[in-house]
Amino acid sequence: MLIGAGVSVSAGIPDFRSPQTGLYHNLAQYNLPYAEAIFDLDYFQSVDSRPFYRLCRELWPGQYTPTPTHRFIRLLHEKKLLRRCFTQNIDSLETAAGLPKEMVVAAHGNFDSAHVVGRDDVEVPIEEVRAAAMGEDDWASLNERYGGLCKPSIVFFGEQLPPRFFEAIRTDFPSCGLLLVMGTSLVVQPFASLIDQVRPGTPRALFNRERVGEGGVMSAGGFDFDGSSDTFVEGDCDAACLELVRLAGWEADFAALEDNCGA
Ligand code: CNA
Repeated sequence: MLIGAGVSVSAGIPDFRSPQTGLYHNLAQYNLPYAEAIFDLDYFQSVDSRPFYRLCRELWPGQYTPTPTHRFIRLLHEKKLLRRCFTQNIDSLETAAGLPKEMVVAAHGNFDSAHVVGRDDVEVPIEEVRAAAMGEDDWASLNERYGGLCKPSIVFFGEQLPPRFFEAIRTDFPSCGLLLVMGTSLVVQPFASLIDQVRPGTPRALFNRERVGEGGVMSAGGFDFDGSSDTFVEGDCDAACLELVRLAGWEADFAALEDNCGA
């Protein structure tokens, strides 16, 4: 299972790239020169750390409730049908829905841990970072205490993805029998290329508001929705997941799930 920001939209967290509602469309309030600057390491270190720190406050886990899609993923795990959930999301709603941490690969990091920028070996207790983000402490004192800019371990443009991401590709993809992809524009690499890590002929299904991830004439890989093994289900992933629950006859099990039970 591969997921992106679209699966958390109904929780109230905007995605990046949806026209009108996406974060990139609404960044005026952050006073950024260009949208991606909010996750740009050079901009954060050398120009202005405040936009990202503000986003930390808005996204800090505990303020949002998992969506039906997150619960569906948890149910796949309970049914022993889930190999792994690779997520681009930093909101930790997968574990909030009760998916055990070992079932999640947070490709772009999350708010579980923090470090000093440029010194990955200097761990900063996440509770202290949370206090700074939520205004109970201030970032300047935190940064002074640890001798550098502190940030949750969220992967910025220009930073390495966590080693676990690459390890899990090796262990999980050779045994994948069906790849579900939900709520992602599939433009951020290397995550976007994961769709091509399955064995040739493995069925893949994209559940998204828009058709994405198709290989161009000149490029190898990508979805081929006109071929035999790829399927595109257009629309909201929550509605699609609820329909899958209904088709599988899992309504009672789905209703019985409680958030956080497996965390
Ligand atoms: P994106 O580029 O914003 O794309 C989102 C995709 O989801 C688009 O194709 C939308 O059409 C689609 N979409 C939106 N709502 C729905 C819905 N309800 N049902 C189905 N499809 C929907 O986001 P990606 O995840 O592809 O981009 C990767 C970035 C986004 C990662 O680096 C994340 O860290 C980052 N991000 C994460 C969050 C989060 O943690 N919730 C929020 C915003 C951005």
